[in-house]
Formats: sequence, structure tokens, C-alpha cells
Amino acid sequence: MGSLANVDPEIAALVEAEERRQAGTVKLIASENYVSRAVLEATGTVLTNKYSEGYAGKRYYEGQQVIDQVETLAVERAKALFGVAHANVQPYSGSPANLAIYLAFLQPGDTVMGMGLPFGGHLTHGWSVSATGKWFTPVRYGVRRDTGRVDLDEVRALALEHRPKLIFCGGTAIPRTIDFEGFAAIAREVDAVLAADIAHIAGLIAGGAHPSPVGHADVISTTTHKTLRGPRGAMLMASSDEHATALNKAVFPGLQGGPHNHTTAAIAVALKEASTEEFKAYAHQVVANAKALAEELLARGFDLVSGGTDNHLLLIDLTSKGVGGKPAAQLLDRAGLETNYNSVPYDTRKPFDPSGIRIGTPSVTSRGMGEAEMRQIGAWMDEIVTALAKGDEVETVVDRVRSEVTELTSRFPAPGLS
Ligand code: DSN
Repeated sequence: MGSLANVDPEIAALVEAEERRQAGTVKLIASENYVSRAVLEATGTVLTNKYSEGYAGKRYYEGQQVIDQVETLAVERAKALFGVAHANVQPYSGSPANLAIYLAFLQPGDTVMGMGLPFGGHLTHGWSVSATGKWFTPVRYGVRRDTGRVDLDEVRALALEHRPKLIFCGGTAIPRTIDFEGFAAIAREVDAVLAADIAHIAGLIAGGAHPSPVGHADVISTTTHKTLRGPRGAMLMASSDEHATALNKAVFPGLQGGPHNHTTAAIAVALKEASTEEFKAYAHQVVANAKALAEELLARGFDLVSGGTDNHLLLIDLTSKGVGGKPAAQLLDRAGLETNYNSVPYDTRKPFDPSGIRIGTPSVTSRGMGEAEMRQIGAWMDEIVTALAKGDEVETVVDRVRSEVTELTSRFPAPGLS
């Protein structure tokens, strides 16, 4: 930080403040993580100085002797780790990656089917405020009211009725295993392209803690910074080479210009890390931790959508606790427990003031925390939510939990932070 502190002390101070905040917080945001020092270093390299529109061996600028090698390493590592025939590591993030899928396979106005946002889908799966919901014709499936789980019979019936050209499975608030094989059977029946958005669970898949969509989905999109523990970025992958050209063309020149080469290098580093035995252990521990946290919360009377979790994520409906998701998330944050408020299926409240909070275990697992710490976190969450509901001794409880959180985080240093 020497140069940054000299050139721009304001930004340097803010970066340091954010580092301190991250170090001293129990980060329960399901889509976040801590990258390693090696991934951080790669993102801060001179590779950011280079333009390289095109793909390795076929670029529109000279001077690609090194960049071609970096991108080829990232692509080959992605192919080996996920067992796919094709990988594109250039999408800037998850939304552009998903938009490239539309460009590769659909015409404006064509029908896309995805999970509705309030049920756990993503904006880019055809939600109304997204370009994908405005420029294409969206059809949405949800989860059953009684089970909180996707009902493939409903998905099939909707697919047969609306004949989508593209079906998305996956999302942002799905606590249960995704049945890629079941979705693939439906997509085949209606002649649709199946896109598996594995952004949330890519690290679990890489580590063998969630089934893989490879061999089922026609195209797989993922961000690289969630459970996969890489830099902010994304990838598109495919089990076969059939759609490789269409996907590559959609990313460049269809949607993007030059790839972010410093990010590509950091993705390569993260993929190398994700191929280790340590990463496999981490991926399984993420799930074990989520289950332990779920058990603790259930024992304390919390209502979990779908009754629990199979992966890294829990969606808590706070209706029965008598508090909204937003005030709960805000008070938890003051106590050092970082979550996000979230709609729950069939939510009667508005998205900006919903009934739930979403939590996940990737970050705390990256810090080395285990089931015992999850039980402690569950107990703290209960104390905070109970204090909020009663409106009684709120400040006292928040202050005490905050100091206990600080003590816990000091015992579990976060990767990548000094
Ligand atoms: N923002 C991501 C998440 O939190 O799940 C989705 O894009």
C-alpha cells in the first residue's frame, strides 16, 4: 500500500478501513468469500495494462505473447477442474455471462424460462426489470408453497405450455440441490437450450460437494468469486464443443471488448487452488457448516425455507419471529454479523423490506471456522433477533455480541487480509 498511500491517502485509508471491517466481521453473505493472497496479487498486476480483444492465437492487437499464455492456462484449468470441453473465461461478471447465452441462442422476443427472482432466481433469468425480461418473453417457475422446493412437474408443465427456447436452472437463494438431470430431460422434451447458472455453487461442484451439471446442461455459467473463491469475474462452459463458437462470439465481439487480463490471471490462480485436496475439504466443510448452522437455528425456532439446506446457503423467513428481514439484517450487522435481507417465496412484503434474510457459510469456512463456531453464530443470531422482536435491552445485547464477535474473528484470520 506504500505507493497508494502516497498518491491517494484517502483511498488508501478507505481500503484499510474496509480490510479492518472484513477482518472483524462474521461475514455470512452467501455470495461472498475471501480470496487468497495469491489471487489478490494477481488482480493487482500489470496485466491490467494490456488490451487483447479476441482469443488466444487470434487477437486484434499485437503484444499478446504473455497474455495468450495466461488466458490459455485459465481456460485449460477450467476445463480440467469442471471436466468440460469448452471454457470461456472472459465474461466480466455473471450478468454479462448470462446475457451472452441469450445472444448465442435467442432472438429478441424469444421465450426464456427461469426461476422467479422472489423464489431464488437471478435478475438475468428473465426478471421484469432486467434487460432479459424486457427484450425476451419470460416465463417463471417457483417453488412449492408446502415444501419450498422446485417442483419439476410444474417446470415441465410450464415448459410444455410455453415452449421456451432457453431454460435457466440455478439462482441466488436456493438452499437445495439442483436436479440438473431433471431439468435436462425437460429441456430436451421441448427442444430448449438448458443453461445451468452455478454461480453460487461452483466451488461446491469443483470440490465434489454438489452434483455437476456437466453432461446435462448445454451451457454452464458461473461467477468466479463466490464459493469458487476467485476474483470478481465469470466463465461460460459447455460439456461439448458444439456451442463453443456461438458462445465465444457472443462474449466477443457480441457483448464485450477487451478481456480484463489481470482478472483472467487471478481466475487461473483460483482454479489452481480449487484443484487441491484442501479445496475439496473446504467445499465439504462449507456444507457441513451450513447444516450445523441450520440445525442450531431450527432448534431455536427459526423458520428455514425448505426446512434446511443441502449446500452453502440458508434462507430464513423471520415472519414467525415477528421482525422484518431489513431491520434484522441491520441490527445483526451492528453486532458484527453481516447478512443480507431477502425476499422469501410467496413473500407478502416488498423486496426492499422483505420477510427474510439470506445467510451462507463460504466466508466463515474460508476462515477455518467449523461446526462449533456455527452453533455460536446461530446463538448470537437468535439473541439479536429476539432482542429486536422484544425491543428490550437491544443496545446491551448488540454491544456484548459485537465484542464476542471481535474475539472470535481474532482467532480465525481471514485469507488474503494482513
Ligand atoms: N449478487 C449475487 C448474489 O448475492 O447472489 C447475485 O448476482
